[in-house]
Amino acid sequence: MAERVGFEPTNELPRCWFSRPVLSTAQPPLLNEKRIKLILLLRKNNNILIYFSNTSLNKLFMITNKMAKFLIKLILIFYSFSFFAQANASDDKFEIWLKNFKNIARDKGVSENTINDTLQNVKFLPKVIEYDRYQPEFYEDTHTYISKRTNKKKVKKGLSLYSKEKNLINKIENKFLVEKELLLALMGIETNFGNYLGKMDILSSLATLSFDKRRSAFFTNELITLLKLIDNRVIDKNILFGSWAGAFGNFQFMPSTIKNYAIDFNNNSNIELKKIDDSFASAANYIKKIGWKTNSPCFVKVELKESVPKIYLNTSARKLKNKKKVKYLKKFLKNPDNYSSYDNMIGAIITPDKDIIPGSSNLKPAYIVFSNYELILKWNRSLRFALAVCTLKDKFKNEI
Ligand SMILES: [Ca+2]
Repeated sequence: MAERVGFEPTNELPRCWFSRPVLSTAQPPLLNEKRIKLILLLRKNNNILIYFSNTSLNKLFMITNKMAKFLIKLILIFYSFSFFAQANASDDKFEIWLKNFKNIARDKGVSENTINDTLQNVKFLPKVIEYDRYQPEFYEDTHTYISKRTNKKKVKKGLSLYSKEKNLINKIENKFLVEKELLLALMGIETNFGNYLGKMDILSSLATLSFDKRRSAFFTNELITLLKLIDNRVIDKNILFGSWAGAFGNFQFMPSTIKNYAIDFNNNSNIELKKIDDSFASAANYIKKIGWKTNSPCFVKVELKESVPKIYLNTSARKLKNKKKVKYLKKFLKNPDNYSSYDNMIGAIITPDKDIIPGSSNLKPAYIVFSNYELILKWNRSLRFALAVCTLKDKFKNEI
């Protein structure tokens, strides 16, 4: 199973207040280079604006939105003239890494032809490192995050794709026993229904992240896996353009997910994850194989009593703690009788805004999440991502 580079804000990384129109998880985290440079610079100088961003910038924005935007534009213009990012690595070091990596690939059984063919144009991409360091650009609260990604426009777009590909999608639903609404929701959140697939050269993205020390072992393994898929002619190397972190296709699969779960549904000896048939079948196969249960809820929104012990409040997508039957958790809920139909389901309480959104209430919003929700977390480790996918799925359910 591939671990995805999620888009979950964490309290370990610097906050920033920039946002962008959000169409898919495949989009790079920040709108443009100037903004990244500004953040790097502000952070380096411990500028007073960082202080504001960490405390009450949202409130400040509400009052003086136009003024603040104007000010930021001025700063951007100023720094675009005066600031140049330092190169993160010299070409020499990357070349040494590449030579060494080729030896590793050979040892792992990748053919000489594929090594020469795929790695001859591989480049170090400084932008990928910047994206990696400044992922959590969203300091949107959960409500905003979900509403943006599951709005009417998105539902309409998904319905239109469904009406166009109805026969195929129904066939895949029946074969793999995974609700079409879930598949549509995953595709909608990942790539806005294939509209944003990413344009990065994935071989270079993976090589850059493998060369970089932060998560080298993980990305080295992903790159080797991808080379083997190319070697075995499962994947065509000429279509390998995708997200900055190496995820690919309509459903943003990492190479190890492709290896373990992707399917050549139209039997043309090639897995094409930018095509509807192969990608839908692969997504259905993946989520089913990791344990998806049809017609079982992902989560239920709840209101917590002030007396709920803190140990029950999960804020990290890494591992959900203190899972209990709902009938046990009910003593921490307001209006517990409303949740009786979930009594025997095992769930965990999550409070995704706690610890992360400045000034947020500790107990709102809160959800009890179930095993299906945890499978979406395996797909992409982000509490908000999984909430958005399941919300969009339920919206489709009402429409199809
Ligand atoms: Ca195929």
